[in-house]
Amino acid sequence: MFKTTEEFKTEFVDKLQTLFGQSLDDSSPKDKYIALASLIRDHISKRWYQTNKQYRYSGEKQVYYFSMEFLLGKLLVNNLFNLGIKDICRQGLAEMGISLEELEALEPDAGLGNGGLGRLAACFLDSLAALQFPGHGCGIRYRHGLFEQKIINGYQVELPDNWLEDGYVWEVRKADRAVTVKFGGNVRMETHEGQCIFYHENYEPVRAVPYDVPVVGYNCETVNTLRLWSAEADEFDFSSFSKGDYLKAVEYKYNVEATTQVLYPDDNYQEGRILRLKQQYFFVAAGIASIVRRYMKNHCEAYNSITKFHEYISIHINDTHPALAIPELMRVFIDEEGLSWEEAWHITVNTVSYTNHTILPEAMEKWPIDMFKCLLPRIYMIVEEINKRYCAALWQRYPGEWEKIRRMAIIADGYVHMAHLAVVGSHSVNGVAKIHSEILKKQVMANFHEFYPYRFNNKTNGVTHRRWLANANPQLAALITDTIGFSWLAHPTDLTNLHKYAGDAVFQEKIAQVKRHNKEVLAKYIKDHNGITVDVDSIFDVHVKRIHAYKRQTLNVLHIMDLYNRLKESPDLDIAPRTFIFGGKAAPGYHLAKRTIKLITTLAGMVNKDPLVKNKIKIVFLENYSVSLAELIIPAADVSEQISTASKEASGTGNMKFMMNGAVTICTLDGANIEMRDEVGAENIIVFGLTADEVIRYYTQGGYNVLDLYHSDKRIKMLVDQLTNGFFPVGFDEFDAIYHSLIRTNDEYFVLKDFGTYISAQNRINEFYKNQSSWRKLSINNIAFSGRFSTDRTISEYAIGIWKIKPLVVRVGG
Ligand code: 26R
Repeated sequence: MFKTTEEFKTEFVDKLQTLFGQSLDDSSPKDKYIALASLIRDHISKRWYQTNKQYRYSGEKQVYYFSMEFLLGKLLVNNLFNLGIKDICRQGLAEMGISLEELEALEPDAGLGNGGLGRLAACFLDSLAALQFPGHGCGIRYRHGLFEQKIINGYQVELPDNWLEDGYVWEVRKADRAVTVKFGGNVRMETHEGQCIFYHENYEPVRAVPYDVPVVGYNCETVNTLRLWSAEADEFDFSSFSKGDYLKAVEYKYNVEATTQVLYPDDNYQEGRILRLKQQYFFVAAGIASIVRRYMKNHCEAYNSITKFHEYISIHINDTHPALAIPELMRVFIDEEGLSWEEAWHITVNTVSYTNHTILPEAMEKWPIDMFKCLLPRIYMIVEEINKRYCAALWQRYPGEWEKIRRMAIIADGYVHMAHLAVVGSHSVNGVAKIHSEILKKQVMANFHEFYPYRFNNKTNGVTHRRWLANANPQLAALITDTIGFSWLAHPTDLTNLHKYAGDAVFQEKIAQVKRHNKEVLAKYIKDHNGITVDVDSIFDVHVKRIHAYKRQTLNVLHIMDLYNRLKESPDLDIAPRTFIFGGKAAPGYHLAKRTIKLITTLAGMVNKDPLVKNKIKIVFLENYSVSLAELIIPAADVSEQISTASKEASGTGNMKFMMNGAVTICTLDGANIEMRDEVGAENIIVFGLTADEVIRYYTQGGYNVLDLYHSDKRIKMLVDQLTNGFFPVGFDEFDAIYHSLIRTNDEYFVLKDFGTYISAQNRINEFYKNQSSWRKLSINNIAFSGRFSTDRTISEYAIGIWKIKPLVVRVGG
């Protein structure tokens, strides 16, 4: 790695020349970006090679993190940072008149995920590498990631994301490691000397080609691998077709390649499309084939080595989406390795562990039996056998309790229930925040917890503080390092050393300056993209995440409407000026979420041009919320909105990113918000609303009637009526869906029920903000106590508690 800017500059200019045959002066910015990224990739290669070599020969256990989503964002600057050469490169580029930020802007944002689950997987990769764990990612190389969102006339419009358009510098195609995945067809059984042999026939072969992306560890020489699988037509099948039927051959190729064309944009809502099931089996089967192949190669000398598979390999499934790993491992062990059912089952269960990320009933994966059987005939047979044996065990334990057994079965009511399969086929089941894990044990999976009490555990989520603090907020990072040293980068709980500066006027002033700078940067972005001028002295109150009823963007909107109504009545109302910032995508088929966007943009249109409230409130909807945009928005936030209906948000991870960047959180006692309060202290966080217990009690016992509230609370009635009475300059029925979600569903998400306490909480924010010193103190304490929410802590807990893996120090040339 280069040690000086001079070394860097020489290599960079060389790279431009060898890649494009161009000098610095006649190369385009894109050429420069590609040259820089390629140069860095070359330097990474040595470490990557060495890491793989050491993993192969060490004989240490490895973990494979299977996830349908990896929401990576951009990699260039994080890689530079983790390699310890960010400053050298920035400086060297500057000396040549090039800005690192301008080059970074040209990198595509890899949006191979929907939201929390996908971004968590990406943060996990960063921490696995930083902590030097032998950990690999396994996922899908979607040709199109999450759609690009445009706001047109206030509505969301979806455009395809074309992230691979100009090639992707960080991936390495490994055509020689391709494997074939088989779909459809039929299974023929033969008996040889009393043993059943299964032949999968007449299947459709799909070639899975891996693309490897390096995952660079912070301040160490580890470079792990994220392996993303792409579906390609088999040349052989293609040519055999094309001899006879050219059109059929082209159609075949098109159909095969459709498998990995697009990421499904549904978040927390399962549609049950066959192509999605195909995607799931595709990457799971390919991933397992490559793991088994490598395992056999490395352990070939050991007698009966396959029976020790689980001692060397751990496979983690990110939600139920990769749960087919369980029957696929069984298939490989039985059909290909010749093990007995009992042996295969023992190894499989001890290999696989599972994380649940949601308890929303509509997000629980289940597949119609016919669809499953038709696409995956051999896998279905295995799932049937798993179910048969498992139900027999249930029968032993609960004789005669048919109803209970039916509710716990893997196959029931015409469906394969993936969460049941995941629990039965793994040795560990975890939730992602304390409260979520408790709800799993006591409510949603109480039956399973009773049957498998030792399987259940909690692993509270985190985020990588290197991306979300050090890189997203370099000024704050520098201030922290100036104040307490740089140990926090490797040991994030060292951030607590900031606590003693919380009341320090000088430090407070510096914190305020950094925040102001970040707000100015965001204000400029808003001006450039939305044409709205916002006041950087106003409170930046930020609500960014997927648009979903349970996340309650509507509650935020009702508060703004109320504020607007009050300001119209008394324009001199004593409130701190606020800028309400929203961002987030709605699933394309989710009508209510899409109308919620229209509601926000419509209200924004009214408020922003009303001279009466002009200096008090502004509303901004930032289009195309993504990892890159989050990195711009979060460091500029004063207030973080984490206002889900208690019990519904499994953990949340945006909440942690805001906390690290010194925003004050207004929240319900849901997900990890509770643990954030426990860390920072109740006096440093603004809590309101029903508790999870109260919400669950209402659901199970009834007891809340929204119409009573609507008729008794004049303010609520007025706000709800304004949705449909012509208050907004849109058709009368424009917001019917929102009205309906509040009134006709008896306020399923307790928006109106929590409205009163939310308003009081917002008033508390106003009071705090008036005293700038007390506000800054809150802000500093939030940064100081955010260290627990680093994925370094989370990953250590997974490594010790579930995967049983140890760090392995990688040394190039050693
Ligand atoms: C299509 C369907 C099956 C589907 C369901 C759910 C697709 C995608 C999801 C995404 C869910 C599982 C998700 O992202 N959950 C979020 O996981 C985060 C990381 O653990 C949590 O922080 C967050 O609270 C939770 O909503």
